[in-house]
Amino acid sequence: MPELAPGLGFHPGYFDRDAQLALVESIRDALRTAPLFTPRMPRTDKPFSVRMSNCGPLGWVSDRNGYRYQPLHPETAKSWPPIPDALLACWTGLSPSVLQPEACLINFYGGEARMGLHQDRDEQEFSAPVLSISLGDRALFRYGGPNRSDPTRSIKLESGDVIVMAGPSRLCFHGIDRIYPNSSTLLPQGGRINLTLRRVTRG
Ligand code: MD3
Ligand code: FE
Repeated sequence: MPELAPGLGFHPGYFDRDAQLALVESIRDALRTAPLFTPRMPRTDKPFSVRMSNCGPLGWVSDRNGYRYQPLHPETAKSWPPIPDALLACWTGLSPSVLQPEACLINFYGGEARMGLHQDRDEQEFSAPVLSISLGDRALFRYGGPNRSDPTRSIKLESGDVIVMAGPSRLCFHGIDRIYPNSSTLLPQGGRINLTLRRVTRG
C-alpha cells in the first residue's frame, strides 16, 4: 500500500465519481436524521469553523465541557443514523484491524473553514486505524509527527481520496490549512465533506 510516512496510507481516487455521488446521497440522507451542528471549543466556547455530524453507534462532539463520544445528537437528542455500507466496505478493504468502526464523523468545510493541527486521541483504542475520506473541494492537508513541534509536510486531498492512519502515524498531529473553493463539481453548492471512521471502544 502506498505510504506517505510509516503507517500513513494514501489512496488517491479510491472512490470514483459514481461512488462519490452515491456517498454524498447517503450522507445527505444521514444529515436529515442528524443535522450538522457547530461544535465549540472546550473552555473558550469559541465556535469551530467546520460544521459536524456523525453516523454510527457513537458520535464525536465538542462543547464547552470538552471533547467526547456520545450515542445521541447534542441538539436533537436522537441516536446517530447507521454508517453507510459503502463506508463499512471501505474500512474492511483498507483497515488492517479486525475491529469494526463505531464512529463516522462528518465534517463540512465551507470555503473559509480550517482545522488546526491536533491529534485524534479521544478514543480508548489506538490499535485500530483512523480512516478519512475526502469529498468535494480540494483541501491542503498537513501532517507531522507525534509531537506538536515535529516538522510537517503538506499534501492536497482531492474528492475520492482516502487516507489511513495506522500504527506509528495513528497519533500524528494533522490539520486542514485551507480549502480551494470551486475546485470540484461534486457538491453543487461547493465546500468539502470529510468522513472520518474510527474505532472508539476497546475490542
Ligand atoms: C493523520 N479531520 O476530524 S482527516 C478530524 O479533513 C480531522 O476533516 C481532517 O482531522 C479533515 O479529526 C483530517 C485526515 C486525518 C484524520 C486523522 C488522522 C489524518 C490523520 C490521525 C492521525 C494522523
Ligand atoms: Fe483529526
